[in-house]
Amino acid sequence: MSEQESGARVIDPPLDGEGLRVGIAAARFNEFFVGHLLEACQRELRRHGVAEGDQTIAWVPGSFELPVAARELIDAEKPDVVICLGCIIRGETTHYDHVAQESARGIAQVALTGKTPVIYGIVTAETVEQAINRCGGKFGNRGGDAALAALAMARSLEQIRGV
Ligand code: INI
Repeated sequence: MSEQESGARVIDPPLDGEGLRVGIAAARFNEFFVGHLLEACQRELRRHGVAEGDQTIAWVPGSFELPVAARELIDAEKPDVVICLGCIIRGETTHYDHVAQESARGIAQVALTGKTPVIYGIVTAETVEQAINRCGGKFGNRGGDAALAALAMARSLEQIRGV
């Protein structure tokens, strides 16, 4: 149903990145994969008009550290949106579960306790093959998806707030 037919106020802005300031927190662990996520993320941001000079990239040791980096980027740089990129691959112990659970919980907490959208761009994979498929392989690239989600959230929140 179109906006006119329903009479509803519809918030669905175009993904225009011009003038947006973007923080990116990237986990060094599994850097080979995260590098591919970052590449696709920046490519998508660029394609939608986000200037290179409006991006700050903060590398941290692993996905567990992403929420803290996101919070600090928000405090220091006041970006319009922060994107967290990481890759967690299951090993032989329960380490995977702790890192996966806490990074997701932490990112949600930073997003919900602040006013800046924080995008979850972490690939969680049971195997290296699953990771390859989501970091530029046959199921696409979650880094590019994260960039699109960032643009959508930044622009939607602007409109919801009536900016
Ligand atoms: N960090 C990741 O980003 N991916 C992983 O797969 C991973 N595994 O499996 O251990 C991982 N661990 C490191 C963790 O994120 C922290 O950097 C570390 O525990 C220090 O706090």
